[in-house]
Amino acid sequence: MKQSRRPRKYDSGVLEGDTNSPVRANSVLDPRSRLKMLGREPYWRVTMTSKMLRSFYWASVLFILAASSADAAGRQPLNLISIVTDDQADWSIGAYGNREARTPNMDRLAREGARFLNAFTCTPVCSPSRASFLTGRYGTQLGITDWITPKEAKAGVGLPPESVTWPEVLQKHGYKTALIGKWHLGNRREFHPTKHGFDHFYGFLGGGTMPMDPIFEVNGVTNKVQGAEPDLLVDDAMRFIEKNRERPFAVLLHFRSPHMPYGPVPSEDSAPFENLDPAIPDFPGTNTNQVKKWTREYYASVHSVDRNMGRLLARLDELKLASKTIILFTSDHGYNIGHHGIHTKGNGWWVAGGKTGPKRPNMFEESIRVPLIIRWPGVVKGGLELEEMVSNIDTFATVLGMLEIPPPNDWKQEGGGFSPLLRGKRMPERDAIFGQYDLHNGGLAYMRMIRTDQWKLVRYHFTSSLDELYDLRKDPGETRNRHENPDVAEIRERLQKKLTAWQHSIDDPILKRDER
Ligand SMILES: [Ca+2]
Repeated sequence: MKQSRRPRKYDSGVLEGDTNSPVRANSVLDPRSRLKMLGREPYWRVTMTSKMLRSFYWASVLFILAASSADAAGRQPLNLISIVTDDQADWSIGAYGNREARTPNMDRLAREGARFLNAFTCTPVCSPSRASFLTGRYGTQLGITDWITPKEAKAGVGLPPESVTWPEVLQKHGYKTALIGKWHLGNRREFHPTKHGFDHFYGFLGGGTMPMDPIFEVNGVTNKVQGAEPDLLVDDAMRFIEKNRERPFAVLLHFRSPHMPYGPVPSEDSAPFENLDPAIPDFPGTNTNQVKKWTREYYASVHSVDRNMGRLLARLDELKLASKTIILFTSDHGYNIGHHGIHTKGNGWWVAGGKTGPKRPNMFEESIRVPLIIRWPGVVKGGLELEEMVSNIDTFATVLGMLEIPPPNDWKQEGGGFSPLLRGKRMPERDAIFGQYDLHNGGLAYMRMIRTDQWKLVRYHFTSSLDELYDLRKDPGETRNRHENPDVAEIRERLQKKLTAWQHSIDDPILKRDER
């Protein structure tokens, strides 16, 4: 079986990048106009940080909570479960076109919910992606621009205590909140999940742990725990949910899998792939045996997550909570196993052409695309497919929009809430999404990206010869860099102008350092 580099044809029969796609580039708008256009629902740019205002806001919230835990119509607030996998590409999921992986439960969520066909991360590595997911602000605005190394964590890099996460907002609106699994936003006590809006934490603070017998923090004590990581995390999630079933809860179940090392996993997860000869990307000089081995192991790790998602979904059904709980499933960024000749993500390294080791910093589609499936009982019609471009920077506004919780007015966030799309409403078209990544661990690259439905421009600061421009319609595999092509000079300039304008809008510190 020949597998395309990335599943492109979806059930709707619409080819992504197809000129008939309803998603259109409307690139004449400057970013501020675009952001305003997205402002139908929680969107705010208030910069006031007065303590008085903050106190008044939370006092009002507490007053409302004291009055009633249900809304005016007597409805109980919906629960929320956020399931975030680590390093999981959309191409690894059946619902996104993979016929070799086994993901019946992720596929079930897609059948029962909405599947986004064009969902992206704003940074293709762990920590900044997670910071943006939780706060609606970009990594450069939070001081987190690459994955946080143990050395950096020790030196004090972490999610600033004054930043506001959406779980913190939910907590203040009466939700019982839990982070179960990966944090990777600082190890020091001031950055601990319990200082960022979580009542409960079970998992690990750093970038990872072993898939079997992991080292977890449990009730504030860090120790080795016996068992498989995804099973242990779901066990704890089920305990938390059962304990808090009578009240609104928000569980962020953030798996370590399928991050490397891919194994070991329980034999029931590896067995289906032991004899698989997986389709792999066709890239010249690929170390085929190695890439196939990784692919088998990756699918096994994905299966270990999927199987446990099945356990969780079954428990929600048993507890009759499925109809009262929104489930959001995504990953922190995408992934390459041989795609473009590289392995891993935005800081991937060459695995082809006799080269192994040197990094290939990138914003390739495989690195920035994420799966995004949202099951919203009573609102989203099962099997819905949405083609609009969305970003994980939108999560903050979207979660509050779905739960009808007003945004705090003392936190400036950058995302656009897309919950109206899920409610079946039309929204103004978004003409572009933006990305950034300052790779400084194990290499150096300072990338900024603008992506429309047709074009992707990647600007490398502090160097003049690495910039990239791809025509995603004619060249979806991103094999022909057209940056220096005079035929598209006008397009390049227009995109560059918009990219720079966006950088100014978020006060990108790199502009002060690179005046090129
Ligand atoms: Ca990751």
